[in-house]
Amino acid sequence: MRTENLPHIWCPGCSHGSVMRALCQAIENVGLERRKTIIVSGIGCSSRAVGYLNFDTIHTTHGRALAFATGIKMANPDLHVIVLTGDGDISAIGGNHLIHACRRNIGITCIVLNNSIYGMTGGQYSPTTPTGDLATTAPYGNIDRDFDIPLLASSAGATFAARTTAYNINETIRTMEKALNHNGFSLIDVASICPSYYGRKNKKGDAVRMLQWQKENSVSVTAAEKMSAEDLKGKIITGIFRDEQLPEYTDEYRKIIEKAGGGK
Ligand SMILES: Cc1ncc(C[n+]2csc(CCOP(=O)(O)OP(=O)(O)O)c2C)c(N)n1
Ligand code: SF4
Repeated sequence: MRTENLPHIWCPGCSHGSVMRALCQAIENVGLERRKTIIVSGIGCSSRAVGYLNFDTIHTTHGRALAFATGIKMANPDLHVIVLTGDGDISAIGGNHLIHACRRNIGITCIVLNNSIYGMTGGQYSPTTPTGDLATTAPYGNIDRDFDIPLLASSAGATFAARTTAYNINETIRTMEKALNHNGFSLIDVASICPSYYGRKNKKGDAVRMLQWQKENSVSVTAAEKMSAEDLKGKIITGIFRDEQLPEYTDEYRKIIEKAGGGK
């Protein structure tokens, strides 16, 4: 931690800090070398996490974390490149970068702190705000249909796609460890809470109540397979949706460099 940058900016009860802490634990458990690990973020409350982490970090521009991360990984494939981002950052303004990073299967681990709202700018709806929910820009209810980010990522080509919750931090750490060990594009959508905007607008109660709700409404992928679409409405499906080994982009690019004469 860069303790000199504390206190952090997050509201009381925001789950971004717990997820950031889970990432630190997973990095330590996997044994990633600090000098070889770089953490990249876009813009948002979630993206502010990189400022508190004592690694080589880059706080980039809104929606562009994956573009910067791709450049870093291409320039030095031996680095562990991690992206920390929010649902707005990655699936609205950054949506195009997301699908192409997935399609390339580039070796980046992307952690989405998905609180279903634009927290930093005052609670506008995002592509993951559930249909019908309230936001400052949807005072009568959101009519957009929401993205399922792990499903979107795996359909676009990500070879590791999972969802966990801020409530179940042990599962989040275990899943992060798997994602960090994966050779290819790995994405974890962490269902997070924003008590200040999403929670208050939608009368979800305080942070404790919001985490309790996550506990009571999480269903594992295996249990979900036996449930009807009706029963799954409003539930958070957690677990690993895809874990497959396919050629990683910078490995393939290295072969192209060799074919082309390898800088001789
Ligand atoms: C190009 C550009 N457009 C818009 C903004 C304003 N902006 C800053 S953060 C943000 C949304 C962040 O939402 P999310 O990624 O979900 O993160 P959260 O704050 O909820 O953690 C927006 C729209 C910006 N900084 N730059
Ligand atoms: S506005 Fe929401 S996302 Fe931002 S720090 Fe506060 S609780 Fe967290």
